[in-house]
Parts: sequence; structure tokens; C-alpha cells
Amino acid sequence: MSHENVPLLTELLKNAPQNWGKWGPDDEVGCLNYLTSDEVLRGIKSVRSGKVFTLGVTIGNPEGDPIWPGRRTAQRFNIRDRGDFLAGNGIDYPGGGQDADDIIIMAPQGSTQYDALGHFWAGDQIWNGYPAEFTAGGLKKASVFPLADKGIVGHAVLIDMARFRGKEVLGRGETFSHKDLLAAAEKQGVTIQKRDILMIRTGWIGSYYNTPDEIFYKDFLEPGLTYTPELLEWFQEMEIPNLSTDTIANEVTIDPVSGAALTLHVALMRNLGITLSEILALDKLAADCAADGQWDFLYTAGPLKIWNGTGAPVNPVVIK
Ligand code: UVW
Repeated sequence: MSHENVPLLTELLKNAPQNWGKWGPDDEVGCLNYLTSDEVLRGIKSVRSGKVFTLGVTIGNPEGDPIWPGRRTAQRFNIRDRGDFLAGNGIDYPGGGQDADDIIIMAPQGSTQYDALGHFWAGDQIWNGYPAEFTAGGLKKASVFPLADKGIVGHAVLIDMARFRGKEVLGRGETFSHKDLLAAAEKQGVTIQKRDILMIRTGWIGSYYNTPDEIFYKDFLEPGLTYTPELLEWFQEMEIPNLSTDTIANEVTIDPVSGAALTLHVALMRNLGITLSEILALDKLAADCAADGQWDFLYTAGPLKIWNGTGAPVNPVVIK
């Protein structure tokens, strides 16, 4: 496919804000530095009823696993179970205990997951200016490990763009801006505050389970935020540590103006150091927020500690 008229992201974003060096030459967690103890306590203060929501999608769902095209869905196999014991092949545990055991083969980013800051880039450098060569054979810098080691805990706000637009799910390639987020927040009666973990519901992942694959993946084009210089300024000014959505890649797949793919992966993640978490199951949480009018809460997430990993599965937990 020809990309002749599509600008390079390095050109498009040449004057865009950048946080490289802001937290020192060795930083690997970027805007998660904003999540200080004060932010954890601010999150805790928003807990009112003790309701708990887990936001990971099922891995190995019989209805299918939503996944970025080209990645493989998870495969889980039993390697031992009752059958082995009946056949006399089980482990001879002293005391006669028996067990079932399994293995899973999956793309770490093939489910609800955190992107490493070094996962996506343009040009020759990844987050904080590390050379892109540092990704060879495993991320030597800005892998998912430091994010996982730190943990992500803070005050989160959920913006329900689908509900705001009166839809079950946003359309293919449907875009919205930070101004739309602010309008939706106003309608929901919540304020997006500085250093909030920003969560956005589009209805997209929920729709996966009742959409045939031929339609869901056809000319793959997710709805989402779209690039403007003002949007980047807003994220920078708001010191957003983590952007989290119920889509596979957190932004409109192809920018409708420039034609470039995954512009915000570069502008927000690689340049500003904003952590991206993706494929969240937000429908139940959003329904509860709509019912009780509370759209902010304590958010906690511990991605798996994968050494040199480009991303890691996670099952975020929020408490209202
Ligand atoms: C890509 O890597 C293309 O997307 P994601 O951030 O969803 O992993």
C-alpha cells in the first residue's frame, strides 16, 4: 500500500511537546512519576461504597478474544489433569494429592494490557531519547518491567463517550477530542482533575463479543481520540499519567486528517511518557457509574513483571 501522501510522524510532530529528560536520563516510567503518594491518597478519598470492579477481559473467552490484527489470540492447554492420574501418569505426591496444571501461549499485548513506553516509536529514538536499537531482542530500556515494578495507583475518572453521544458503541473511525471529553465530563457532573488517570469508554470492546469477526476486523478502524496540537497541550498541562480505554489501541487507528497510523502512540507515549493501557472491559463499570452518578474512583493496576517486555497483561481493579 502506498503511503506517499502521509507525512512522517517525526515531521508531523516536530514541534510537539516532549518530556524527555524531565525525570532524568535513566527514566523508564514517564508520567507515572506524577502518581505520588498524594495521588494515591486522593484516589482513596474517592472511595465511598466499597464497590469493586475488575476491568480485565477474559483470556481464552469461548466467544473470542479481541486482538490487534496480526497478533495471535491466547491458547491455553492443560498439561496435567484427572485423566493423567487415571492413566497412572500423574505426579506421585506423598499423601495421594492430585492436581491440574496448564500452560498458556499468548501475546502479552493480546488482552487487557499495559504498553511499555518503548513499545512504539517513530524515527530513531524511543521514550526519553533512548536509541531504537535498544529494542533489539527485548527492550533494554523503557520496557514494561519498570511500570509493573512501580504499580499504577491513583485517582481515576471515567468518561463515557458512547453514552454522551447517545450510542451503544461509537462508529468505526469515529473521533473525539479533549473538548468532547470535557463536554462529556460536564454532562456526567464530574471534573477531570490534574494527574487523574483518564479512562474513556467507547463501547468498542463490548461490541466485539456480538460482532462477527469479518465485520469487526474488516479494514480495521477503531474509534478514538485524534491528534491535534491542542490535544497534546491539554494532556501535558493536565499531567495525565495514564490513558486507558476500551479499544485495542486507545486512539483512532488512522488519523482522518493526516492519514498516519497510531499518531498518539508517538505523541503521547513516546514523546510525553504517558502510559497507555488498552482493551479494558468498561461496560459494567460505566453502567454502575451512570446509575449512582459517581464517575471517579480509586484505580489500581499491577501489570505482570515481564523482563524486557514490550507490554504486559493486567486485570485492573477499581474501587468506588
Ligand atoms: C500496537 O502495537 C499496534 O498497538 P497496541 O498499543 O494496541 O499494542
